Amino acid sequence: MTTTRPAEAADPVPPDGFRLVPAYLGPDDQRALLDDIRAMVRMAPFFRPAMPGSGRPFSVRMTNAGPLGWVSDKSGYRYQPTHPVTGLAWPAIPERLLAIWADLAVWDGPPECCLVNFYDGAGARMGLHRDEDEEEMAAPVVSLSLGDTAVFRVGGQARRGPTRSVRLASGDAVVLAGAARTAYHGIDRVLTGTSTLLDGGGRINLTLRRVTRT
Ligand code: MD3
Ligand code: FE
Repeated sequence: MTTTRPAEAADPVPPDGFRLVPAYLGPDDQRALLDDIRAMVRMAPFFRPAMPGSGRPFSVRMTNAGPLGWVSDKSGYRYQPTHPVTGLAWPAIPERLLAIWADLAVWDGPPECCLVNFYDGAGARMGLHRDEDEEEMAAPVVSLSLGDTAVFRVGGQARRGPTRSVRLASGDAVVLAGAARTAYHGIDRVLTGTSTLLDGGGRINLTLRRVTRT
């Protein structure tokens, strides 16, 4: 005879390797990081990606720092060394973020990409997806949230499997390692008016990633 165990015991949600660090950054560090991001955005302005195929615009605007930046347009998703609008190289990843990666990511070597997502208001969201455009899928991803609280959704390895909702507030960090690295996830919505960090409100999420296998 066979015994069964609950699905969540075999395939927990959030998956193993999901680590939320509430209030990882205090108010002063959040403001300092925001200044770094403003300097980045002066060199690499936010652009609006489009869905591969349809060309439907994202509700989220993006920019990047580091040797490789993530972009999406009608031709597909990819990492590239230059900004899709200006044609210039992405700015360097700020030292403060390299230090955060060294603190949180168990990985030998620096991140190659800092993707910056800007959720401009209540209408901005990110559908359920997995991050799989990186060659190096064994490296963790580190995420930092600034500004308004997001309603984040995390599932497992199956698109239609169980999910849980997790709130990400300004200053929170998330480390995605192991099974969590390939989990489905998305942003259901942003709760406007929950932070005064950004002038005009909204939310910024940073993800630090390894891209190439070295
Ligand atoms: C779980 N960003 O940029 S960050 C993304 O808040 C992305 O902007 C969301 O999903 C945001 O791809 C979520 C938290 C996060 C980042 C990467 C993950 C969760 C993840 C990779 C695998 C699993
Ligand atoms: Fe993602």
